[in-house]
Amino acid sequence: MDDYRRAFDRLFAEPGRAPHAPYQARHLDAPVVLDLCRHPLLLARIHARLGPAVVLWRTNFYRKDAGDGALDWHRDRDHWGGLLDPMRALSAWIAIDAATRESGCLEFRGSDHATVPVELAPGECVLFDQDAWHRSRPNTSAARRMGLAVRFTLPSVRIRATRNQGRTETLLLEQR
Ligand SMILES: O=C(O)CCC(=O)C(=O)O
Repeated sequence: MDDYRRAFDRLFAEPGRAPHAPYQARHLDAPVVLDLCRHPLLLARIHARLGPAVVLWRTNFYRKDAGDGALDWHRDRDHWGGLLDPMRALSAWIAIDAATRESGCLEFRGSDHATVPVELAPGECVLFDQDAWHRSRPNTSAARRMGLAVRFTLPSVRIRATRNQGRTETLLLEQR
């Protein structure tokens, strides 16, 4: 992950992008981001759950600097509205930096309403679907907490928002 992190930091430092733009849909223009999205260890787990053909339909970097605030409980299906029909998605949130309780790791709500913090070392990831309730607390550490969410769905799912800056965001990945 150290090599990826260095490459990503160079991308984010490139001038000329709107403040949020360095973090969205970078698999389209940055081969190093696509490379991580297609990492064999990741795809093996995605194919095991979704089958031999999957669609990468969205990527988002989530940056939480030291002192940054919380993201409240939500399910991704409620944010995506009618973007996917039917609503079927599997997200891989990959830790670029260490994600700890102190730095604001993702937390999931179990069926018994217990909260499960998922601490990740750089390079580890957590998989969750559109129905998983999750949040992240403020970053009370001194370090940045960056993650990359890679969103997958099935080829049979109709994707309504497929364009970002005039280009299609989706990519069909077939198991080798
Ligand atoms: O990184 C975060 O703090 C939130 C990420 C999230 O909500 C997501 O990937 O769906």
